[in-house]
Amino acid sequence: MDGYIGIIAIIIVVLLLGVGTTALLVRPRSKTTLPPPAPTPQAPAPPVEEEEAGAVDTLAPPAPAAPAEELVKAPEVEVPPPSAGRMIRLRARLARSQTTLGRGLLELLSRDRLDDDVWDEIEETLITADVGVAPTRAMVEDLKTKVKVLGSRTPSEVRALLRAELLTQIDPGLDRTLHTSAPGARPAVLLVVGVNGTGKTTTTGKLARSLIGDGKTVVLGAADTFRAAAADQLQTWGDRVGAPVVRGPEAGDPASVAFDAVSRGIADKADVVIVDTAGRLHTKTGLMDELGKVKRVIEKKAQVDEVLLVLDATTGQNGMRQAQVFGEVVNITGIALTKLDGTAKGGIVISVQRELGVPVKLVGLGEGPDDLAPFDPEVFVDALLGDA
Ligand SMILES: Nc1nc2c(ncn2[C@@H]2O[C@H](COP(=O)(O)OP(=O)(O)OP(=O)(O)O)[C@@H](O)[C@H]2O)c(=O)[nH]1
Ligand SMILES: [Mg+2]
Repeated sequence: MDGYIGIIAIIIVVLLLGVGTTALLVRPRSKTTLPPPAPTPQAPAPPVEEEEAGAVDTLAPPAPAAPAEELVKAPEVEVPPPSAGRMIRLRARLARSQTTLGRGLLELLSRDRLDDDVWDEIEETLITADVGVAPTRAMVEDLKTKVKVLGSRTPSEVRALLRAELLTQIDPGLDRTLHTSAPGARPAVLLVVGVNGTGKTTTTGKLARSLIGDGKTVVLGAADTFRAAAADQLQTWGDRVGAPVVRGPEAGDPASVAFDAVSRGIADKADVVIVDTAGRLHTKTGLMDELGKVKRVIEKKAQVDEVLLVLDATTGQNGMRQAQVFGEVVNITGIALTKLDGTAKGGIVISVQRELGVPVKLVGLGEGPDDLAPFDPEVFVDALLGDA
């Protein structure tokens, strides 16, 4: 009997222990699983995306649901500043990188005696700043004649002389209008091209911002289908300002993405469609042919109003050959010169326009979202020469 009671006592103890342990194990879990999930406020989707989701079959599938915390923090669509006066605002940045050239030239031209050695130095300074051989010769010849006429020179005369000469070379008379208004009801179509890493995607994003800041509606086309990351990069720019981004499958046909982007722009009655393309070496014939096809396919839908060649100002004369080949394939109508904040070789503005016969229309002056400005020759030259 005692043994019997003993066994029952042991069973009770074991049962009690079991219940206790289960309670201990369950409690912490129940803490995390029991409360109903907090309501997750939906991130405001860009308005146009919302309306048209799924309308174009190449649109990216909706992004996987982000964790609740991220959704709460999803940024509002930004209202970017307008483009007016950008270059003045960024003038200091330009001055920082370019005054060595301007000051050097001013110092040399102010010398009492301008002998051959000094002229050689002037020539060297211009060549080093990527002005290019032919424009440098033209400038030096011109300056020699004008200095002779002046005789003795005051610093302000030298400055005025150099300012006029640089402006002549940059040619303020060139039409630098970015064609962002198409005739009729269709959107203006811009194609952005260039070699790898020059700043195409960044420039596309910055330009979309600035156009939106100017009150236009923009559709972006991610025709760089080589890497998924490229479309994501553009998507980030688009999302910030509420511009829909038309994308295609990775390794898909870039021409078809470009076509779809333009179709979307037309359907949405957008003001501008900007198509970003993959970086490609001008020496790779296959890739250059592909670019030609992108343009031709777009043209089945709408005229391409602007082909922007994005050139990295730090690559100097290398950029020139690239520019020529791109020009042959897609007929460039404007140059976006990037990274001018990081080089003293501002002379490339002169050489590239001269070589290509195409104006610099935009300049990139930093990595910030609003560090892109319509190119203004006078502001550029004044930044180059420093304050009077
Ligand atoms: N300092 C400076 N950096 C710039 C400027 N424009 C672009 N960049 C930087 O250049 C790098 C390359 O820019 P992307 O826009 O990715 O270049 P991409 O031409 O699209 O490159 P791929 O698509 O790989 O050919 C990035 O780190 C940009 O922030 C500029 O005006 N100034
Ligand atoms: Mg890119």
